[in-house]
Amino acid sequence: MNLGADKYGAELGPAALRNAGIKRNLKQCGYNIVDNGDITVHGKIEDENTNPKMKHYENIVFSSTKLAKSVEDSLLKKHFPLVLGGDHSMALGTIAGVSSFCKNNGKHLGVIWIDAHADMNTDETTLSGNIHGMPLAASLGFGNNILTGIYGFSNKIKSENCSLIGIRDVDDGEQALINKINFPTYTMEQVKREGITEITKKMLNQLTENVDFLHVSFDIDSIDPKLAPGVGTTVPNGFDEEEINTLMIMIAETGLVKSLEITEVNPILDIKNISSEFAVKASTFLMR
Ligand SMILES: [Mn+2]
Repeated sequence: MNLGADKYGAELGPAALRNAGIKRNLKQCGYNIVDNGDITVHGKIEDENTNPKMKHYENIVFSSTKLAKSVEDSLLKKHFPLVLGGDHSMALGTIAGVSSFCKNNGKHLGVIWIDAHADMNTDETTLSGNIHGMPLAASLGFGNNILTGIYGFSNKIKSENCSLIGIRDVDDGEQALINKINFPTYTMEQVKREGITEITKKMLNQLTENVDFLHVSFDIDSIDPKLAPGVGTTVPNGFDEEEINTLMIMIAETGLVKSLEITEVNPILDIKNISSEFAVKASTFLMR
């Protein structure tokens, strides 16, 4: 998927992550792996946009629905869905699938969104029209019902059962929504000031009170661009290696992580696949 970023490169993310040895790492952790292959995405970035405030929404909704079904099927088989992306618009599908499973199986879903950006835009606040800036808002039920209603229901998640960590580039419209709904956020500035262990403890204390199923949405642009330059939208002063690994280890220690997606790797902008290798290492800590 690259339509949500409106930029080429992220569609090569799954191949880059596979090449970085994610299967080998997870096998070493004791997993049996079923690779369902890539989900076909129709349309191209050059295609004319029928709505400049939600670019390529038709094809994004179509593939999100397929992804939702695939994720839900995987959970029904008691598997751990690991979704490799792809720009962050894919989260519309992943979270729809996870949420549907949780609703039908009496699970209380929590989401940890690791990102430099808030992904809290709607078609009314967006400056770019790129849907990869909207999936968190849409999953919460904010924005156009074309996006919020993917997979036939809304909302997918509740704000008090989510947290957003690593943010350092937030639009005014996004901040206004965060403030309005009192969305739990942990900024990169807080991480640098108070330390990752303290912040993660705080986050997990708040989050794990009411949830028994955690989905992690891991945007590689949360990592410092010096370590992971291969992303569509770099923002300086991100997580260093110790910080991201500590975050992953502490989240894993809750024992509640049941699904993960890795997003926004852009191999075209990368150097010798180091961003994917970094992402795979950090993700392995989460799944150990
Ligand atoms: Mn993102």
